[in-house]
Amino acid sequence: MQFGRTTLSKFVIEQTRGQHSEMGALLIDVAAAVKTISAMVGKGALSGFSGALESTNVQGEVQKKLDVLTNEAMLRHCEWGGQLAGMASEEMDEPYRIPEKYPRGRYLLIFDPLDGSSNSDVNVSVGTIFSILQRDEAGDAEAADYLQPGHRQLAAGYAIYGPATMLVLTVGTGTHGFTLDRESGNFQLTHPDIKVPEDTREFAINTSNERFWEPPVQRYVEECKAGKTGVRGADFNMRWIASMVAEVHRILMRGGIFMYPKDNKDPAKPGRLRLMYEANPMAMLIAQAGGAASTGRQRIVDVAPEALHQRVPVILGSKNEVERVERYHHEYDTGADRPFVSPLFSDRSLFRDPA
Ligand code: AFP
Repeated sequence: MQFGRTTLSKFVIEQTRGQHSEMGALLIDVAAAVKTISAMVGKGALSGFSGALESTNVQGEVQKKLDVLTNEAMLRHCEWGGQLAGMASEEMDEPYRIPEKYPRGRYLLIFDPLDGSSNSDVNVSVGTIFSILQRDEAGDAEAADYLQPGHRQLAAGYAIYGPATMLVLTVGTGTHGFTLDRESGNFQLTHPDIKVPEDTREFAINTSNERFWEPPVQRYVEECKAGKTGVRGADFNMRWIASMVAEVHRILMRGGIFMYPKDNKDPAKPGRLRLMYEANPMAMLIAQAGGAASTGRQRIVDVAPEALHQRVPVILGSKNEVERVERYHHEYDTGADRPFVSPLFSDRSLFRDPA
């Protein structure tokens, strides 16, 4: 037992005192949900919760039992306190209405209850991602209330269920990491004011999609792979866990760049990741830690959402690398990255065959 450490409850009460004290109470409920989920996920195959269901979610993805149970855990822990106008989740087609028996508040809680759930059967880290927005006044949220750009988030965070369970949180005053002490049941502040290094030599992307990427992303990855022999003049490492929470956590701890860019695999989908409950909260956490998060063409948090479950390209992490990828997009869009062709040898060349 470690006395004197700051617990998550103490931290959020202090940080949200005054105008957003009700949000502080909500965050404590989110932490309670996360502890329940941590216990569920931590049992592994012993829980009897592994495996898929017959159902699919709104994305058309097969739901796992754990997707549904963790969604329930978030709803039950957070619906009662009177802080919420409504909740929305990856696992529900429509926003969740707060039951009549509970009071309504003005906050909106949007979450992915178990991101990376296809990894849970192979005992790889998974996580819960959440974002908090607000509407003008207390009452039942309308669908349109949720469609706010990420720069209006009041708080964002994720829990990572790995060898240790951690909760990483921002309420707009930096990004802070708390580790679950399984003996006391408290989240303790272990990583105050996390900073993402501005430079990195580590990139994360699913290269099996390479042929579907746009040229600026192909260019960036090609240059990283060329290492010392290429224009970057340095060797890079590649990582891919296929669990966004684990990738973002690594980047917060030691830097790096994570990309799930736009591709043309399925023209109906401008990316794989979801704006409201994956990209926006991660973008806020990364920005509060001094990193950057972009679609390649604009800040993620400036994307105006049109639908709750919309997808978005994601490029986030160490600032200088994200800015480089943005520059490559700009050069591609403006034609500035085309190889230089001397006018002496082009169509209008002096040496052109006049015939
Ligand atoms: P699941 O929650 O279905 O496992 O998806 C995880 C995820 O949304 C994100 O956490 C990963 O970065 C990404 O998908 C992995 O995608 P690939 O399967 O294309 O590698």
